[in-house]
Amino acid sequence: MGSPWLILPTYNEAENIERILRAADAVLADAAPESHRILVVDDSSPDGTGEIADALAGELGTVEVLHRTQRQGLGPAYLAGFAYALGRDASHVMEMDSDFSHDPADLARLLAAVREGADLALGSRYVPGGGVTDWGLLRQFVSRGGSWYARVVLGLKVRDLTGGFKCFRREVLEAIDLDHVSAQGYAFQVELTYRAIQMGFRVKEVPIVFADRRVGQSKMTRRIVMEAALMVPLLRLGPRARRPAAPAGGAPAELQGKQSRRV
Ligand SMILES: Nc1nc2c(ncn2[C@@H]2O[C@H](COP(=O)(O)OP(=O)(O)OP(=O)(O)O)[C@@H](O)[C@H]2O)c(=O)[nH]1
Ligand SMILES: [Mg+2]
Repeated sequence: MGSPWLILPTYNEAENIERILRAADAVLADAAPESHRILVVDDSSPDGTGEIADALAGELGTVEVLHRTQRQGLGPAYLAGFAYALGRDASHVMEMDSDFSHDPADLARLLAAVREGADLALGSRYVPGGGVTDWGLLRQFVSRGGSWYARVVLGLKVRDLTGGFKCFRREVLEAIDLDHVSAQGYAFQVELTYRAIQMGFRVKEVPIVFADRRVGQSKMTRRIVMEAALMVPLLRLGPRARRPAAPAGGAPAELQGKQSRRV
């Protein structure tokens, strides 16, 4: 059976961590009444986020904290979290930002999409019903432009490739060669989705509304944007990954809303 695991990466989220943990815990208790786990992956935040998370772990019983000694970026934090969850009883592994840009209530919809047949559900701003609030024109342009660029270069149909609100079926992460996922920022999100589609897993976009963080500081840097710009063509040029065996239940297809197609 196994449990859904939510991985929450944090760096200086002291103002958000308690509220986000309580909110996510309540949603998952409802969506997965049998059991769920939440793993905070903190890179020794100087603002004490890790200690606050430890206190919550003691109180809630569903929360664990992985303390890493160095700040290494979002990608490595997620990879450490995936390894931790896969080494335990994860049936599903979810990603979410810890700054309330992603609404914890949507965790239930992502999990439902996978339970209903997708292998990977993506919280998507750029499908009907999805959107972004509070963003200035420049930020919208960078985000939409980034997804468009990755979509064209990689030849995918997915509308929102750079988002970090996802639910993977365990088997997807087991099949992807995580040791060779090297990207750190947005490119990390693009890379995981690309590899899943390459391997024939079914990807479904679930509309979400993304809100700008209210408190705490953004960690987006020019370097992260540049990394994505360079990594995307490299992914395209890289070796084509293949899945060892076909999934149960027929040919794999990439689901795009109601449409589906063979990839
Ligand atoms: N463990 C860890 N978490 C990180 C690191 N960088 C960012 N995060 C977390 O990853 C999530 C997304 O980072 P944000 O700072 O919100 O970056 P962003 O969403 O690209 O930028 P904004 O839209 O401006 O918020 C947040 O929960 C961060 O705390 C890191 O190096 N290590
Ligand atoms: Mg954010």
